[in-house]
Amino acid sequence: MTAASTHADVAVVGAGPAGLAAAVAAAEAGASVAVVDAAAQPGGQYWRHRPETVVPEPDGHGHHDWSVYLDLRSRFDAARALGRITYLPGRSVWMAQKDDGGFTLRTTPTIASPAPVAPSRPQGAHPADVTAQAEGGGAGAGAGAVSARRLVLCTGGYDRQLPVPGWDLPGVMAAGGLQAFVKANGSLPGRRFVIAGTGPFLLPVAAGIAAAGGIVVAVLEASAPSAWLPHLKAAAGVPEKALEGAAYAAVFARHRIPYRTRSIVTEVLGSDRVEAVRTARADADGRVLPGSERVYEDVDVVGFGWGFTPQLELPVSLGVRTRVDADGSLVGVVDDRQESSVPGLFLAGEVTGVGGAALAVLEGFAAGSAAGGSSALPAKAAARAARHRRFARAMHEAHPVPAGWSDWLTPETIVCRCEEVTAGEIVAARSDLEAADSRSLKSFTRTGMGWCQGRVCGFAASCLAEGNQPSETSLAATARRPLAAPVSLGELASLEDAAAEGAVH
Ligand SMILES: Cc1cc2nc3c(=O)[nH]c(=O)nc-3n(C[C@H](O)[C@@H](O)[C@H](O)COP(=O)(O)OP(=O)(O)OC[C@H]3O[C@@H](n4cnc5c(N)ncnc54)[C@H](O)[C@@H]3O)c2cc1C
Repeated sequence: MTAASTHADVAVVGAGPAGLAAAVAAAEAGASVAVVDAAAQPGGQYWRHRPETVVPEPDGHGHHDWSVYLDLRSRFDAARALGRITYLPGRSVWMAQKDDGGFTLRTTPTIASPAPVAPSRPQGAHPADVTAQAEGGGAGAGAGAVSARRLVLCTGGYDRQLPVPGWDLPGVMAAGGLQAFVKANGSLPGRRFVIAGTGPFLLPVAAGIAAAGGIVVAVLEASAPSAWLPHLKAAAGVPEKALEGAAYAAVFARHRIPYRTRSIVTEVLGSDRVEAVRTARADADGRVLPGSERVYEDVDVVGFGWGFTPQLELPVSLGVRTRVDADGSLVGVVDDRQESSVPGLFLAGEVTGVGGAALAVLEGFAAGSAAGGSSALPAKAAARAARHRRFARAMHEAHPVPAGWSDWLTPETIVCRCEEVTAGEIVAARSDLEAADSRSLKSFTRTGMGWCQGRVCGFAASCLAEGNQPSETSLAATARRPLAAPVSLGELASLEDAAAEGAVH
């Protein structure tokens, strides 16, 4: 079955905090809007919630800023009811093209996405037809196309991971993946958890596990609170973050969750799955302090969180200018209206820098307003966005990926899990074959050539090839994936038919 083509003034990819705000702003500015999202219902990562078809309906429990979501959601649903927004959930954009008339998006049903189902709604949402009801061909339909004069990409990010001996054992998860599991299912993938890595995101993950009845054996933070001292002004600019931190501290105290700073997992132990972790105290560069090692027994899930990697396939494929952000991520460059170096193409949310949901919403409003032909954000909102950006920068600088993380590896540690390429093979390719970036590593070792296409190992492999600081070129080579989502051969072949009919330029 082939989904219908959709035409709109503005296309938005992603219905997370940034995408929802962009769609609402563009629609309220008078534009017709098409929103494509891989998920079955709106919310993205931050407001991921249980399926709305299941009772009791989601009430925002365990979510921050749920009232912001409800406001965006009711405006989104109101615009849908008026026919201003066409919502295409459960569909992934696998290719984007620019032509004289604007942009064309090729979409495919999302693999493993539950088919959108009939309405139920989150408390307070607009009563009209609110759920992920496909318009113009949603999940379950075949290939589809969306064309629009302007495009807003709000594709968010995914967990950044660092390898460590044993991280390929079942029971090791990404911290964001763990969080998503708990939010979407309201249950836990295990009983006893260790959460490790760096950054404030470890706190909600551990708190969510404790609230769902899990035991958090320890939270291991590689950085130290003193790393915030040079950034107190930036931190004071967003006081709500301190309040959020205090609330987590209370949860940690209530559930007696040990929070250890300057601490890392040096090895995940187990034969068929996670059984324990070896940990150590580390210096400011992440180098193990001799004699500080200990083992936490009886652990069945380890969640690693080393920040997020913006999902840049679509922006990179359209040729946007990129840069390396303070956290070492490749991000899209935008102006103060969120417009990229490609005219008519706007970026918002994590794709312009990992800065949290509140910033993503502000950027979404700015991008959607501009794409919809309205004026810029009010000065107050722009100032708020600037404060959030300063906070994000401070957070990245206070919680860096430890410079010495590669010391935790052994030559046998698998770095690319899809292709089972070890750290030893990567180092040998670097020293013997001069493989000094992710692209050369692909040719010599197959690193990043498997199912995930370098999404999991790309950052670490770039660091290993280049001596810790990955370059923009290496990261861009990892982000360059001609197909942004898995697609059938039939859908690829249909491109030729479309070209023959003159639909593709
Ligand atoms: C797994 C995970 C869990 C997270 N949980 C939290 C949390 O609990 N708390 C917190 O503060 N931060 C969390 N974050 C960080 C988070 O991303 C937020 O800061 C915030 O959600 C960013 O908003 P966004 O709109 O930029 O992106 P997102 O919320 O990530 O939304 C992006 C949307 O784009 C869609 N998308 C991506 N690519 C395509 C494509 N090719 N075609 C169609 N649709 C596409 C996705 O399905 C998604 O709905 C999490 C991140 C991840 C990766």
